[in-house]
Amino acid sequence: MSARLLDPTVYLVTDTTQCGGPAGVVTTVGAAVGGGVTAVQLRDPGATTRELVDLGRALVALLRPRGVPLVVDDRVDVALAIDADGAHVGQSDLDPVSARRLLGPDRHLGLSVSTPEEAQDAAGLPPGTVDLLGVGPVRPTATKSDARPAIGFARLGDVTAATGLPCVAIGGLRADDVGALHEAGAAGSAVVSAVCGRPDPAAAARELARAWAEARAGR
Ligand code: TZP
Repeated sequence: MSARLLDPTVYLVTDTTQCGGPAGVVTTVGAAVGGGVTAVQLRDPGATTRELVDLGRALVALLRPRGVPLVVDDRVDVALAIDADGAHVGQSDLDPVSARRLLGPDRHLGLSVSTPEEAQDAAGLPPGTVDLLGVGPVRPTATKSDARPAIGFARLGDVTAATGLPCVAIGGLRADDVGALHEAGAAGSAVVSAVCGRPDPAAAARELARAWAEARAGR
């Protein structure tokens, strides 16, 4: 799979506080990739630009040899500066058409949506603008202070049905949720605390990967 069309099955979103600092992010991501994480998003809204660039470079050095794509949340400039595989933007970040213009045709672009209307709007953008929708929060989450209200699994199904774009679910998700996410049409689960907040991130990632394999096999 090309970096642009990344595999969102077990999509780890980093949280520097939950990982115990930038060095903890690198350790956690390294362990979690060993457990089966398929894509990583660097997310640290509290970091300075220099801190983000330094952490991003360390993650590129870790992930590129392992063939796991790295996407930078919100900061398209940082994604380009560190030669990451792409960026992820929210509804109030740089608009997706401008983000695509900066990223060029070969890097991944993800977009956060919470409603079927936002998903339809994304599908109506010029072809090749957005590669993946992040849909949520599905459950309430303490990780993102400004998260929108939880949408639940039924609404997640409405959002995935409203678009032909692949959707990764996010927000308060655990391995136990994977069956319901699969039924609702999600292509993967994006998690922070289900991996970063766990004493054994590799085991946590393995649990998620196994749950997706089982859901897809109909078990
Ligand atoms: N966007 C929507 S919810 C969320 C983000 C970044 C945080 C998800 O964190 P957790 O710990 O998996 O609930």
